[in-house]
Amino acid sequence: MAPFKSGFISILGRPNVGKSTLFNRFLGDKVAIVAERPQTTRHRILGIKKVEGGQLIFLDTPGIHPGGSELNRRMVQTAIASARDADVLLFLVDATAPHAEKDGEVMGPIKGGSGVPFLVINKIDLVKRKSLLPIIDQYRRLHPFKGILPVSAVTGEGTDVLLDEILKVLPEGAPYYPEDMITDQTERFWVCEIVREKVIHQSYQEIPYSTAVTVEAFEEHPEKNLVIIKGTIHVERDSQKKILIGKGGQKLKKIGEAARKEVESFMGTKVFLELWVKVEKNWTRDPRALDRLGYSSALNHLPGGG
Ligand SMILES: Nc1nc2c(ncn2[C@@H]2O[C@H](COP(=O)(O)OP(=O)(O)OP(=O)(O)O)[C@@H](O)[C@H]2O)c(=O)[nH]1
Ligand SMILES: [Mg+2]
Repeated sequence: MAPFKSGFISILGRPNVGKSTLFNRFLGDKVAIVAERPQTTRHRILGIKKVEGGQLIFLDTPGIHPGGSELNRRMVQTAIASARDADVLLFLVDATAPHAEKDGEVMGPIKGGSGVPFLVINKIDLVKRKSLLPIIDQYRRLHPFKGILPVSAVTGEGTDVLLDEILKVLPEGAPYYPEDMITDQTERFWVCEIVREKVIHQSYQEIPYSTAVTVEAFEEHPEKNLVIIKGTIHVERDSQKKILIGKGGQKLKKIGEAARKEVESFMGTKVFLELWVKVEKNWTRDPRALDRLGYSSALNHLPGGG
């Protein structure tokens, strides 16, 4: 019998290239939130995939980008830390917007990491086949990748081939996590993320970047098949609060409804979701506010150090 394999696979790249979509595709479930806009993922999200003869631990990471705020800096630090001890490094790029120079600028963690590096060209469902060759040619100069694989995280094309390539290079070893575990994130954290996703989907300009979500109460009432959740949407300015609440509270209601429906279908219970909007002035630049809102930079390391 072939020996059991297990290891960490870090998914890295610039914002919006489809890291979280690919991560969810591998897990067959929506573990990470996704949005059309860049800088959606802010934490290291861990997802565990069981395959015959192996356990693959995927790490979704924030997009690596320049950016002025302390939040931006912590996001990038988080991504870099997730690359440090990973066995496999997937560097994702967007086939619809290839930009080898820009991608090259954020490849530090790939070049400095000890994991086996693959280049993954994503969103191939949106481009013509023949445009892939020049992209491959352009990127292969950036780094001695173990392989260059075109995929579509949305349709799934190419992802099985990628999975096989990952398994080939994954080290032998016992599983790191219990067999039935899918993620290390709490339900509470996941609810915060879903609410934040709905805010991103239903707002524009700078609001997505200025929003954080916390959950203050999470009360389970199994006898009533009900969960009561109380959360807060934090924004940076009074004007943003006004926009998010909307005329007669309509906007906030829409956000709350969309989030509640998704949480209900995930938890299989009725959910009562109460949301408040609060101004936390300039929290994206304030280290203490960032810690309080769940963006402390120490949260994101692999088990056993890192
Ligand atoms: N057509 C198509 N769209 C994709 C594909 N992968 C991702 N997208 C879309 O690209 C957008 C960004 O996807 P995300 O998965 O949130 O990207 P990300 O790299 O995690 O972004 P950040 O977390 O902001 O760094 C979303 O609108 C996705 O639906 C793909 O293979 N094909
Ligand atoms: Mg993401």
